[in-house]
Amino acid sequence: MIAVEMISEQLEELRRAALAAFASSLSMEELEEVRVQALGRKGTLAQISKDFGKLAPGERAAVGKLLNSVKQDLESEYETKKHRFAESELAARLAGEWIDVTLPSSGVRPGSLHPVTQLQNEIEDLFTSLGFAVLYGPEVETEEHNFDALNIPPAHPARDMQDTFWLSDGHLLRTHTSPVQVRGMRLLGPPLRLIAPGRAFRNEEVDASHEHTFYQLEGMMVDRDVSVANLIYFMKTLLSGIFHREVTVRLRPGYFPFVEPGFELDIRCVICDGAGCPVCKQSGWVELLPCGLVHPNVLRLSGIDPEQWGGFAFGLGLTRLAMMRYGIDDIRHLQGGDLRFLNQF
Ligand code: FA5
Repeated sequence: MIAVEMISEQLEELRRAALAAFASSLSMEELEEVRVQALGRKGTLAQISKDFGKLAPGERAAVGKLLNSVKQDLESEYETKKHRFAESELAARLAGEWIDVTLPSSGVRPGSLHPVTQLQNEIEDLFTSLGFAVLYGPEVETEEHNFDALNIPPAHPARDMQDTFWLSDGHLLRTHTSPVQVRGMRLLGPPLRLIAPGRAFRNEEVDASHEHTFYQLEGMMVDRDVSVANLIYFMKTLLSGIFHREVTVRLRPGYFPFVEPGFELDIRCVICDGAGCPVCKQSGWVELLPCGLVHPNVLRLSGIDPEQWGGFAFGLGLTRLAMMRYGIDDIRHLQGGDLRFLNQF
């Protein structure tokens, strides 16, 4: 039989020693060590509890009470101290992370606009100053806007000039920005002046001057007595506004079902200065600005009387213009996403 006094003494001694050890712990780790020694599964309290069963039944109530009280004291002291350590750890971390927002910054590199966007903005400014509206049509188009209304009915051979990405529901990714001519005529009615920048998509083999996704900028003017002279005036204004210097161009006949007569305006390749390179396919010239007078059928299909009104239209290759302007020798750089390339602009 074990004496009540002995077990009570052991419990009191544990309380005193463990409370002192908790009080002198200097870190969470030390605190945890004391807890394991005193209260852990194999700790002192557990050892003493083993003797509890050896007490006479009448003595157990008093010792049980003492045992619980020691346990509670130690647990509560442990929790208090643990909480204090957690608080001071947090305070130390916050002090370490403190930022002086009044200090000068270490230098933020500002982003820049993509060269095609820069050019597009400049051309928009130029044309809006000449009274043109800027329209943005959808990239997913109907066959009617992209082809039929531009005088390219089904089975017309001109549909093969542009390899089309068809969607399963019969829509398509527009192959040029010309469908915005149709939307503009129907929306605004004559007289009108509009430009329409945006992306065009073609199922083409990609090379130094061809992308499957590229930018065009459409232009259109419908008014009384519009002539080729008006067209040439605006083309010249556009090119001198963009290049700010003499560039050599040539105008030759070009076929597009939506214009009559149609022209191709080419620019002397600025990459090789006309000597021949992969960008101009060794020809010395780059196709840049197809244009012409709007075909009477196109006006009619958008509800404009060709007896009363005439117009011109052009479809500038904006991505190619960016290449000429900045001397970029491969169209694929422009959509490559390489920051070392883009940071130059
Ligand atoms: C057209 O797309 C006509 N819609 C242009 C037009 C509008 C003519 C209004 C008359 C009146 P074309 O397929 O030639 O035409 O393309 C026009 C320009 O887009 C080309 O001169 C070229 O600069 C550019 N382009 C065409 N295909 C690509 C391509 N795969 N990658 C980059 N640029 C291209």
